[in-house]
Amino acid sequence: MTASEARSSNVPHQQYDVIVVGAGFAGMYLLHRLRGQGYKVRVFEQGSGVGGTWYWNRYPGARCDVESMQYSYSFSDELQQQWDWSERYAPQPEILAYANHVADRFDLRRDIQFDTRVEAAVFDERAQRWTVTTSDGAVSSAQFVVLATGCLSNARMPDIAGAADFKGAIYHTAHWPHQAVDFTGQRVGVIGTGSSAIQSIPLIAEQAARLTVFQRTANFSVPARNAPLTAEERQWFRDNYPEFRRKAREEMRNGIFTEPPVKGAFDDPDEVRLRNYEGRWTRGGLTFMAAYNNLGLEKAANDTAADFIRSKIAEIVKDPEVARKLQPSDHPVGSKRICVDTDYYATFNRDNVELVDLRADPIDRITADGLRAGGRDYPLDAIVFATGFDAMTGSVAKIAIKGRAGRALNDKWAEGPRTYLGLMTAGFPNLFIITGPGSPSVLSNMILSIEQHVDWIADCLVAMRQRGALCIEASKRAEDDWVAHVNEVAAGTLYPQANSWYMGANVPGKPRVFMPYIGGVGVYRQICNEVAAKGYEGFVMSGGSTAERHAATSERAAAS
Ligand code: N01
Repeated sequence: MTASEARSSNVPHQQYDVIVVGAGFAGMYLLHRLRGQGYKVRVFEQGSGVGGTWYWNRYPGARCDVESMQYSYSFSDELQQQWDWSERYAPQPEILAYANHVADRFDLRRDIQFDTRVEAAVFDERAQRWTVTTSDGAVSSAQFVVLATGCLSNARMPDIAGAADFKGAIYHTAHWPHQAVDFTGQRVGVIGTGSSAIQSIPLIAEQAARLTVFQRTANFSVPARNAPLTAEERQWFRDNYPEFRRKAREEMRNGIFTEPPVKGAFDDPDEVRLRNYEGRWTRGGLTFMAAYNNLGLEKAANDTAADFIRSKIAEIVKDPEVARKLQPSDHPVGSKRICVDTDYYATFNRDNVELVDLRADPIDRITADGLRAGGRDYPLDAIVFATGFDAMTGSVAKIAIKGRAGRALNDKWAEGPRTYLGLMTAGFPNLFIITGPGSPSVLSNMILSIEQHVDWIADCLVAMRQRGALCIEASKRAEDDWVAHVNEVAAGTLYPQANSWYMGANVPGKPRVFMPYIGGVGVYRQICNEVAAKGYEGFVMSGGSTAERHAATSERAAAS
């Protein structure tokens, strides 16, 4: 049958063991692992190249906020021994070059179909297989589908009146053009002050004639202290990788190596606490928040860290009124992803940079010549939307996924995502999610969490093969218990106090649910390992025979 005949008859013309959605860091490693186990795998990727978030986010200053020697694969010792990271935080082009190197080194491209979106995935209960429709009109089938769609991959463009009238150029940080954008001589407006904005603003300010930053919520940022990596520093990591990766996996809450905090903020006298914050500020990076073990838990403790950062902003920014606007006051530090910057606050000392406080002067509309806020017109040649993502569920929601009895995943998740361990959702057999809601994901070093999920899924598929099982599915009871646990752990922290994308609060109408699991990557890994060791407790596996299918149906009914 030809592809067009298959399309017209809607009969799958390609059969795979596993279809993977996305060729970012998750999809690439999954392909490598599963192919090594003998599975026939197809990866569909909507971009024209590998790298996921690093393929799309090409804005000026884009870097990871986890150090490169840690934000890298650990599955191949040769790879981690041989790849040379140039800086403490490698720039986006280097991370993308790394992704391409991995794709070449492990010969991944032959099983990846680029420029192809997965439009729909429907579970066929009789065949116990997924039917997958892609944007090229092809229909394929697979026993398993894995969503490696990324947590921050669905860029969000707010609906601001008048955008269509604007005569200048409009950019989104997460959909940056592939050719360099030159702002020389231009009047540029940046909307948003999250991580993407905070990284790009200092560089745009250096180039543009004038930069206006439209800030709705001030954000906490600590210096990155980025610098070239010396050969000695690289070698230190390489020599210590086994122990260092083990500690990151097992002992760190977020999978980022640092000295774990042993004290609370008030266990130190004021001057010692200040010295501690000063030391972390000088060292730079995300581990600022690991200064004390109660910063994410107790508001008074958190206030000491927040006050320290506010005092730094007041020191750096010369105009006290601008400094005041830049000082966050409406959320605990860390309850929104803390930013890591190079010269962000100092940029507001430049004569060509202006800060507009949208709380005092909300955006009225975009006009043909710029943006109007608080009744004042700001003439602009270009507008940069640094307005973030429909995080964690946005990319999944764009695929029409239907599970048992034709139930749509979007309907099931209408009140917020529900998963068991962030890996599967009841009623959707053989559908795995990598770093899904309900797993540590965005609260961790993503590559570490990706590797953990890929390894767990790959081991699970082998266990199924050994048992002769065709289907695996989360039981409703296990899912309910896990969702309750995820909520309970989050409720004991300061995180739900912020209107963050962790809570879905940045997308109008999205349910307010704390999506990631905040229990820590070490604890989480242990739970996942124990579940597997107990024969995949909380999951229902069923075999190919009719008798086994009946047994699984009864087991499912009993579990729900
Ligand atoms: O997005 P964000 P991001 N009018 O959602 C504002 C990762 N990341 O792309 O806070 C006006 O954080 C919005 O305002 P408010 C990292 O995990 C990592 O910057 O909603 N403003 C906010 O200021 C990060 O957390 C790295 O009031 C509007 C901004 O836009 C995540 O990605 C680099 C608006 C969006 O900030 C997302 O970061 C980059 C509107 N209508 C990203 N709508 C590194 O590794 C939104 N905003 C360093």
